[in-house]
Amino acid sequence: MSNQKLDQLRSQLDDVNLQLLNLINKRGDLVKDIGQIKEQQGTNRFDPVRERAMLDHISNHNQGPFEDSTVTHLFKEIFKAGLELQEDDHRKALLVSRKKKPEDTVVDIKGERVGEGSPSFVMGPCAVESYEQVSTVARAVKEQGLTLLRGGAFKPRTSPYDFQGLGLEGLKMLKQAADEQGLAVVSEIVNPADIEEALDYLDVIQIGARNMQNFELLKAAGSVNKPVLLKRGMSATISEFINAAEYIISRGNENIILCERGIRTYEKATRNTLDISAVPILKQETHLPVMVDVTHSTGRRDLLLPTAKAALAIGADGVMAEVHPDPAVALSDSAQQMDIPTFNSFMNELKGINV
Ligand SMILES: [Mn+2]
Repeated sequence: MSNQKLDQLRSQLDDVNLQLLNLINKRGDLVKDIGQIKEQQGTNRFDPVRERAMLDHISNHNQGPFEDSTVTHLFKEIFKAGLELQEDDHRKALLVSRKKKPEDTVVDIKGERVGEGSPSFVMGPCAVESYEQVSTVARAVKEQGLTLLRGGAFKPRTSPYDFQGLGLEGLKMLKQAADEQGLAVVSEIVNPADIEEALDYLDVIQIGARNMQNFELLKAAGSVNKPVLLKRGMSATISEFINAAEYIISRGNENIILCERGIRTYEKATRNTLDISAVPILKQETHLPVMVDVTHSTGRRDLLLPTAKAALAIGADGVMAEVHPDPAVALSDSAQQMDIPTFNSFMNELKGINV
């Protein structure tokens, strides 16, 4: 008889568990709906005043047998789960995420299709110094059958007393050298106010490591119809990097190339530490093409080729490196730029492993 009673109570308990389950999930749905409205309004998802009011309301209706403190504890856990549910939703909704768009984004730069399968190469000097300098490099790039020419006109330098670049004049030189060889121009912009004017002279807006979280610059680059090459900040986590790209895409520009360029660690043997595993992580988490800058990540000419091989082997869509006709006299990054013969053997070696 008592066993029968026990079974009966247990079966009631099972029913109550299922009712609780339904109610908790029903609460989750409501919380998600509220989260969506809050997101449209741009208000914070967590509202401590509202949470306190809900807990007080629950305590006031508590008739036991649980103590108020126990009930409060239980409900706080339920509230927390609701908040996490909203955040999950938010993560899933990132426009750069694979979850949002499973297929690869291919960025077309004057016919060069970055992210479509065969690797792309962005080559050129650290800084534009003269027309002769960039046109020498442009010819070498063309002779290697490549299409993307880089060169810094606006240079964000660590010291305000270092060479700051030739600005718009430099960009015009780069554009002329590129046009003569039928190449596309990749160049960094550091000030949102320069974008409009620069659009006539470049094919890809580069946003440098030091500006990865310059949100006004990201928004400005996202508002124009030009591919953007976004470099990872030297102390940025992968999540911060992805969110920086989200700033660009959220303004309507989805032609974004991510570029791993090394992060700051305690290691001194290289200028930065190339985070090679960031490449497959970024490829998994986002639908954007991923490149590796072997020059700035290593800061060492002897490591350019092995790191470029590693980048391609691990699935990068391209490699960026610096080439200068006479690195010894370069105004910036002289220790790590390749001269033309080194560049030629670098490319020949890489092509050898990719046919
Ligand atoms: Mn450089």
